[in-house]
Amino acid sequence: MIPKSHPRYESLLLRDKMVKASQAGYLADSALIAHGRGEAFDYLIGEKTTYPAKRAMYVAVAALLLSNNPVISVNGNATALAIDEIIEFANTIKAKIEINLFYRTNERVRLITQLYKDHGYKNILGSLEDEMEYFDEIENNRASASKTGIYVADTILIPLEDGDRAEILKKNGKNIITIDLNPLSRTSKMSDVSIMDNIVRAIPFMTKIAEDLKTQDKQILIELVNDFDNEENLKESLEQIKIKE
Ligand code: PTJ
Repeated sequence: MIPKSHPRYESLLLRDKMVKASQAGYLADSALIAHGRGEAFDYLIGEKTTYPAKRAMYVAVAALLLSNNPVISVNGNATALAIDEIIEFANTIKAKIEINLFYRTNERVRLITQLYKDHGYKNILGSLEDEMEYFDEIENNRASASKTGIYVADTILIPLEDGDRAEILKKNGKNIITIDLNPLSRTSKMSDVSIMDNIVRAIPFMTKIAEDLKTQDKQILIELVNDFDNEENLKESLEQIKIKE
């Protein structure tokens, strides 16, 4: 039991979630290492949502709302940290959710599918029952996608994604949005919109943004997307990392 008075309470709570998810058997072996890398970047931005991240979130939500077939790709880490928030966001923007694991095993897919069902989300894609398709006909787990989800999606939100998977999606013409605390990662550099923020802060904030943008004229959303320069925004994101006492 972590006392609420602990100065690192929020951070320890997330660690606890990750440890429990690891014990439940649905995380990748390297999931805790990936979490630690995220923690380090979060520490350096003061564990707060920065202005460039907010700007990227508005653009990301606008792009998702403008899409014909938006999909949220979820892996072990994203599920462990923000399953309910992801479900709420998906319902708000009418996006599908697809399980998409870098280290895919049938057992992990089975456990994650069950978790989404237990949390009230019935139509999860990428499950063992789903029909999968291979990008570029490469019969490789990392190039697999649901026939009705990522395979035909126009815009995909890929939080905490590995660079190789991001590259496969980009090469296949997808508009990609990432949430990644590391602005130097290949995924951040390759994405059309990169949100340098912790997934636990970003997703609930994006749900609020969606409720607002859904009431706006379509033209405003188009302008938000067209006026955005990801490279420039990533540079500004990097400037938010402050190393001083
Ligand atoms: O469940 P799987 O099999 O798909 O595997 C998931 C991991 C995350 C292990 C896999 O995709 C992987 O190895 O990813 P990487 O290459 O470590 O990239 C994950 C990125 O997410 C890193 O740049 C981290 O800094 C970042 N990150 C970690 N925790 C968070 C985060 N970004 C936002 N919020 C976090 N809480």
